[in-house]
Amino acid sequence: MTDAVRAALRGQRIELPSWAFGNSGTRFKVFAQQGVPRTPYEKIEDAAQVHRYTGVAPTVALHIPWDKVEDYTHLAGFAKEHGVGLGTINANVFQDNDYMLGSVTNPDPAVRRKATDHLLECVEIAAAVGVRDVKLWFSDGTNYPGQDSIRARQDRLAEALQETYDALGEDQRLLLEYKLFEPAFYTTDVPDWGTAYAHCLRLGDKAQVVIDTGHHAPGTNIEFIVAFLLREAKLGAFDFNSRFYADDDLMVGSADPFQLFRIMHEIVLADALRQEAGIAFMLDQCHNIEPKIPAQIRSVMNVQEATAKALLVDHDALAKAQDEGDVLGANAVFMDAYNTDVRPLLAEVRQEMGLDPDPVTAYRDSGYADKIVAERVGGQQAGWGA
Ligand code: PSV
Ligand code: MN
Ligand code: MN
Repeated sequence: MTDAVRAALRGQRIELPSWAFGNSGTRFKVFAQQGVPRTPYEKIEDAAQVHRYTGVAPTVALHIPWDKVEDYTHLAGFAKEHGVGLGTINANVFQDNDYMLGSVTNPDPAVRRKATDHLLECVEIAAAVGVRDVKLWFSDGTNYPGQDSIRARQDRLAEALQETYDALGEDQRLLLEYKLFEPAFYTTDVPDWGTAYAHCLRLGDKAQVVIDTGHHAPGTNIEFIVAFLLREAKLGAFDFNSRFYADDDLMVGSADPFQLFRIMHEIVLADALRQEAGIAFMLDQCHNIEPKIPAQIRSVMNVQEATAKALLVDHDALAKAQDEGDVLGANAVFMDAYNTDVRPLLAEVRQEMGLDPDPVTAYRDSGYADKIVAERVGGQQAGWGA
């Protein structure tokens, strides 16, 4: 049992977002930090530090055009030299004046063309560097009743998704992310998992849903969505983060570690932790007031802790209690696992992997933070204000 748990923890993979290393903030203020990356290359250097001390975060997701470079193959080579690889390519059709009334659902066909061309560019970039996943999130929606046809916008969305899907290579995937609201406040064109699921179902096997844990109405039972999509083989990825209110993008596992445990329990039950199961576990966070590299390290550790607890659930005892209708017994088995202190186990697993058992302290003692403050002047904003 413990050997299997340790092996699963050693084999776990968590993808880092390049944008977590840049300056970020709210719409009220971006607090610039010292030593932040000035280029996509420097974001990769920082991400490599997170992998160096955790050993389970070997890929970096890119956001285009925030991470636009002349030569993506060169960037991929640079990443490799730093012990990491490029991950999911995220499209960005939410930061251009032309997209005020929407990107792929805009009433103007010329704007829709421009947006879809960007999605196709992302598929091309992914193909050029051998990346499997292209992740799409649309800020599209309306603010006022009557502003546009809800139904026509679904048609336009379907058309753009189809064109993008048709451009995918054999081994590529289109990952569709939903979000309840913001920046649109009346309707959002992909507001929930049901909408994302229905579009992905029509598109085919290479289209799957992304669950961003910050994108639901308060109180939504996210593990239900996880269980449902897993059962339908339509769960492609997570964007992990924590929230107290809306899309707060705080460190995963900081607001509600129990929810994260419940989510990871569904993953373990479905045997979907294995990389071959094809679920991409990504972070989508910004660190507005805390230092970014240690925050990413902490986030990876939080996911590991929730995973370790989920792996410790006694499935035989749980199934027995469930079969017998033993409500309290089943809940007790579940809570026993959640209440286990898995930090010593994870420290051992790290040692088995040749790592320092305490990644946060090891990073702090490395002197890297001082080095980047001294070397980098004029770090860039991650790309957006929220
Ligand atoms: C939108 O809120 C989102 O979650 C999407 O994943 C974007 O790509 C990302 O945030 C940008 O931070
Ligand atoms: Mn997201
Ligand atoms: Mn978000």
